[in-house]
Amino acid sequence: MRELVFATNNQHKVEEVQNKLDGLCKIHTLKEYGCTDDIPEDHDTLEGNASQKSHYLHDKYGCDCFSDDTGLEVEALDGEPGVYSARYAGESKNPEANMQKLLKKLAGHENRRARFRTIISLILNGKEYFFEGIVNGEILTEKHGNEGFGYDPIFRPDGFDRSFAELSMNDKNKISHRGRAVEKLFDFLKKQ
Ligand code: ITT
Repeated sequence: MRELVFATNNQHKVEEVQNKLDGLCKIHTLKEYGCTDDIPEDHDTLEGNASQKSHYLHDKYGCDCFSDDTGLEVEALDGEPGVYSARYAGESKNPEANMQKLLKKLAGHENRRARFRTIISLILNGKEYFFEGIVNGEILTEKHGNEGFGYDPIFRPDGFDRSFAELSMNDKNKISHRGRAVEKLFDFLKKQ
């Protein structure tokens, strides 16, 4: 079975991706690889950051690897927080503070349309490939649910009457930005 290292420090992402790629390839985490580095992501695009994370790992270990960079893009805020989603309310990357800041900024706005966008950068045999996944929806006026992570409690995907944090991981994965990007990665790997 093919082996890939996932260049992320976010355990929630690891679980979601493992659940999707199960049976096709073995995913190794940074921890298993003995890498405890805080991998830099200082570009101003999702593509740039995703590429930076997988190149960092590939340069250091020479392994086949991939990374995911994700942003929540809110229409009424001109795409904010976007590539800055993790540190929206400060360097501590606190999801609660990030959600409260977003809810405050959106107060009074009628347009609550938003989308999650994921870019995956894969480095396989020294060549880089990109995969994108998007889910459209809206920002709720308050938090709902305890599943998932990050902004999940305040994001309702189109076609559902519940937030991402009220869906099981399986159900989120079927329609989510990351689930869709990973499906493209999956189809690509099957053909290799
Ligand atoms: P790595 O860079 O180590 O992968 P990270 O948590 O910093 O982990 P990102 O930069 O890709 O990941 O994500 C930016 C933020 O967007 C992240 O901190 C979450 O708050 C949020 N986010 C990402 N994916 C999400 C999801 O599926 N549901 C809700 N929020 C998400």
